[in-house]
Amino acid sequence: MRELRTQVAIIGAGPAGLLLGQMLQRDGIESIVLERRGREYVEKRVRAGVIEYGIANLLEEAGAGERMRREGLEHHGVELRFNNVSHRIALSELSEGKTITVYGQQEVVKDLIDLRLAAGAPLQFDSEVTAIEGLQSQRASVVVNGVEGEFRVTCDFVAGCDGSFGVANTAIPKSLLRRHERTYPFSWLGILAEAAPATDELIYCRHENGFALYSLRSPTLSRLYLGVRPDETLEQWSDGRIWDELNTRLATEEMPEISQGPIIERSITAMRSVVVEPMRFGRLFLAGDAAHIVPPTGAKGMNLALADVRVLFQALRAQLTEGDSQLIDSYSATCLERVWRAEEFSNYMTQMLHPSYEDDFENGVQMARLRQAVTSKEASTVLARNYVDLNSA
Ligand code: RFL
Ligand code: PHB
Repeated sequence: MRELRTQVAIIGAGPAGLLLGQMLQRDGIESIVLERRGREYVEKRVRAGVIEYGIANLLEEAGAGERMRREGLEHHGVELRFNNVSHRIALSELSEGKTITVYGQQEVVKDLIDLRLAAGAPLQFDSEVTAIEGLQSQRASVVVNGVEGEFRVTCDFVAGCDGSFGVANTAIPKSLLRRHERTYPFSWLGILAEAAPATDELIYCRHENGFALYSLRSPTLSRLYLGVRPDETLEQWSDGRIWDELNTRLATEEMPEISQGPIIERSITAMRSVVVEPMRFGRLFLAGDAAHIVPPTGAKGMNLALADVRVLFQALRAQLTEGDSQLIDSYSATCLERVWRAEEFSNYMTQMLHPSYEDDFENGVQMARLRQAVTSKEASTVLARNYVDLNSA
């Protein structure tokens, strides 16, 4: 079998794997990024849109923020909408001037791919990692099924940045791995539409029919979501039904209609919370969705993934350049503390905004939480700070 040698084998060319590759490359540490899908697929995958304050700075410091700063939309607030009335959470005022940047995940991914290819650093698409070996020996290796057949990469460390359906976390012995999981009784139907957004800021909406979110990508592209039952399919949702339901849920006196346009992308995503521990086993480190999933209501998934990478990069650098193992040894514990904070916030946002179709006690509690979030300065400050910059260093 063909064999390559590198310092860090990175599984997955999502935001986590690509940012790690970028940071290592800038510091002269060798790595290879292995991605099972094709380039076009990864660059077109529509997902997250909100980048936290500190994470936008991290991308910039890593040399990957130029287009994000130019084309991303800087927002100073979000709206919470319920009973068809909107309440603004003044994110910046409540967080010493911090802002969020609305910039699509696939744009972050495109920027990082361009940088890696321009630097001539190894990045192989259509290359699936099928086995991870030697994690407790002198040298680890991964077996890859690539376009030209199978090959092996031997390395000092493996970064498992392979998302929620990857292989990395299955390389941790079952006796050591703990998995904490919660599934929610709803999914999100997301659309991307060629329509000028009828809002300047994101709107998180609770309506008795279900959740709705009004987001955007540019002055001409709207990104909208509807909370739907978990067994619903795209076939059940015609364009007309989607727009009618968005209008019903999002309507206020000031904004009775939202702007419509051709729907160019649509998908349904199940909502779940997952944490696996530990995030390290021998020479393997997990980062991003490979280690944890949050429901998207808090806009935390990509931010958490990139924040893991900040910690992992520093730990690998200390080990590989100075032989200092302190940071790799504390990697899992350091990350998990922040991961659980993000899990808590995502769970709080999710449960406050998705009405129950069965449990009216739950609905009463949700309304009380929402009223508190918009009337109590303390509650809105906590919400704003968590929303804008939970993953700060
Ligand atoms: P990714 O992006 O899933 O990338 C993992 C990559 O690994 C590849 N892979 C393999 N490659 C080689 N060999 C194997 N054996 C492999 N197995 C897998 C996969 O093909 C893939 O390319 O994980 P990463 O890098 O950890 O990034 C995580 C984020 O993608 C995710 O957390 C966010 O998209 C979540 N999320 C949001 N996060 C935010 O911070 N803000 C948001 O506003 C936000 N909105 C969202 C979201 C996720 C959503 N969906 C669709 C789940 C909205 C939605 C609707
Ligand atoms: C998005 O713009 O896709 C988006 C925004 C906020 C979220 C989730 C997704 O909480």
